[in-house]
Amino acid sequence: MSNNIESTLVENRVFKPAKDFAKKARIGSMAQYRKMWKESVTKPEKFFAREAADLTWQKKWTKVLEWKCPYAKWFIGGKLNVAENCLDRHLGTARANKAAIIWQGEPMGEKRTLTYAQLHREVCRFANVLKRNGVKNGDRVLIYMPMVPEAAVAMLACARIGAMHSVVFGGFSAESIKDRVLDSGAKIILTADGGFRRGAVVPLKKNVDDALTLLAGGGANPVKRVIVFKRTGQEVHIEEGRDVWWSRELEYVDADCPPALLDAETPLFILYTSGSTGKPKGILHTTGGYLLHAYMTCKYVFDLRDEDVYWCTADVGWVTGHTYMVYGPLAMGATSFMYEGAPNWPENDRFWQIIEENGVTVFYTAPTAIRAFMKWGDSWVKKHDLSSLRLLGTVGEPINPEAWMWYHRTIGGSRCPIVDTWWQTETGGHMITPLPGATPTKPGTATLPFFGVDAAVVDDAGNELGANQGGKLVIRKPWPSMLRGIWGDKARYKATYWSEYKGMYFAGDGARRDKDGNFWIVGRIDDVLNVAGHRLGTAEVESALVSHPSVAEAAVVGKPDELKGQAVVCFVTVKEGVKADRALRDALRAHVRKVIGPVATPDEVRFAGGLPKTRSGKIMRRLLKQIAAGEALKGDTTTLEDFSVVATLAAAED
Ligand code: 7RM
Repeated sequence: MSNNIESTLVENRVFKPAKDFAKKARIGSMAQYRKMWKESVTKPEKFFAREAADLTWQKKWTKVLEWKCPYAKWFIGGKLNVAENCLDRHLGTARANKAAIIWQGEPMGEKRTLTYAQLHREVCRFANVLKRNGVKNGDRVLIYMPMVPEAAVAMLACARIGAMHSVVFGGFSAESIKDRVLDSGAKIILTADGGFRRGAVVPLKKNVDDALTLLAGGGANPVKRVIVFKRTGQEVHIEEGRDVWWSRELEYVDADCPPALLDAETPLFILYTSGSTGKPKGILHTTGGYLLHAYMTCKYVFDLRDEDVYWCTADVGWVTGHTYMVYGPLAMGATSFMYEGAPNWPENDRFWQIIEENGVTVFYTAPTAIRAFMKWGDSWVKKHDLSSLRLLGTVGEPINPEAWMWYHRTIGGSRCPIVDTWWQTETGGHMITPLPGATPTKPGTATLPFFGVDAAVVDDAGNELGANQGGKLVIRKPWPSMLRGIWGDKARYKATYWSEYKGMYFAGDGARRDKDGNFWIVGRIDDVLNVAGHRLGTAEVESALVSHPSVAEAAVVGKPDELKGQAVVCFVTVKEGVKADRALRDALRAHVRKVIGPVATPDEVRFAGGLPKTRSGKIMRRLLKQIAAGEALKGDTTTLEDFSVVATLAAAED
């Protein structure tokens, strides 16, 4: 991020929680935070047993934690149902007729509200649709939906009957759907004809059709049924015997569907995320611990209240949409706002217009969005009354101090605390974050660990580092919502997260702690890119590139980008006789979009005579990063096999 003097000054400013905010907050002082945090890591069983009493259990656990590193089990013997916790338990209270989800479509004027009673009914009915279509406890259900309430209905319906969902982001391609079907073994897909995005229609059903054609071509297609929600009304192909309409299916069922009695360690969902090698990993989360952490972080970090209108702008296809649009807020009985489309449709002030119109009080978004808003200018914000806001949040990548300050002043009116929340798909929920009524914040730091989180910055040998020394971020104890594994790949789970250091979870991020103990997250230190808050593996993009017939070799690196955080830069060598020209460059961009999806579109494709390799044949990514960023080459190049390729690389331009 920026290293100029201004940002250094900004970084050192401390923002203490306002007195009136602290007075009302659940955690209102650092002393209270410290006391609770200490108990949470020294006596986790006692601490989490007390917190878990807030949830509805069908049967109480007999043991809070069993830890056989790297395998954790929480609330052993306990039985509960996530959908029951998110819905049924609010029905006997004043929340029954309160808005659970307020939704707005991208086309202006489209609005729906589902009360808790209505959402409960929809979930029960759709759970019966799933049962009717043969879905059973333990089955995998692939969800490829636009941002409509039915996406949440589908997830909760799976949870209600003990099926696992695997939500695939609408910005992923047919090939990505195919890979996820094969890996998860999903036998049913829930989708829609399309969704609206920036005034255009995203052809969701068409992508599903293409994925199923690819699967049939490969000879292994576990998908027996596709249920299609009508969102846009566009014409779609309906395959007789396989595809059915969502609304039609609902005609056959009633709303009677008792929540399944599920063990606390029952798998809840699989969510695919990129790693540094190979294909995306199916991160597995389970019922009790995940729900507790989702609930607790909404309670203590967002400090959600019955009066709040809470808006998380993440797509339901990412973990943030799972934990902080659906499970956490609904478990709290809060009102969760959901918006279908782009922030700049029809104009750049759509978000501010939504906040004003709906009286949004708590707003959670990503630094990449904040930087875009900054660029569009303050006048879009000034057109609207944002005085309803009381708390702001950010997630997805490190936030640069300038963006933090702009968010604080221009959106938060210098009145709202900001919670900069560091966490991952694997962690299930917030790990390092301020508590808004207690933690003094500084622009750019995610501050301190949440309850139960024993985070540290260590050197390569695993020793904890002192103040302001850069190292690797690790977690030294199990926490309730930690991933329970990688679907179908036990060895990879251990190798990826628990092999760098003995007995510690390795997050893949670099960080340092300042003298007050605040964590400053630097970003990924492995080959994972963070493009506009979306996680992408360089290996994924590389394998997409080399699957093109003209490409011999490819190496992909990130380059600093003012708006997106990182841009995708591809170095490509072509096969004998292939002309490396503009047409091929465009073809490769389109190819990556087709293989992975629009989220992975390369920003630059640079043709090179060769890639810099060590004598053992490893691509020297460090050099490529420097070249991509236009920096002078520094560091050791003595292991480089052939220095002359560096000259061809530096000359290669997009
Ligand atoms: C929630 C989510 C995880 C990676 C993580 C970091 C980066 C996320 C922050 C952050 C600095 C933050 N899940 N990251 N939040 N870096 N400050 N507040 O983003 O699995 O998609 O990505 O995102 O590098 O490892 S994720």
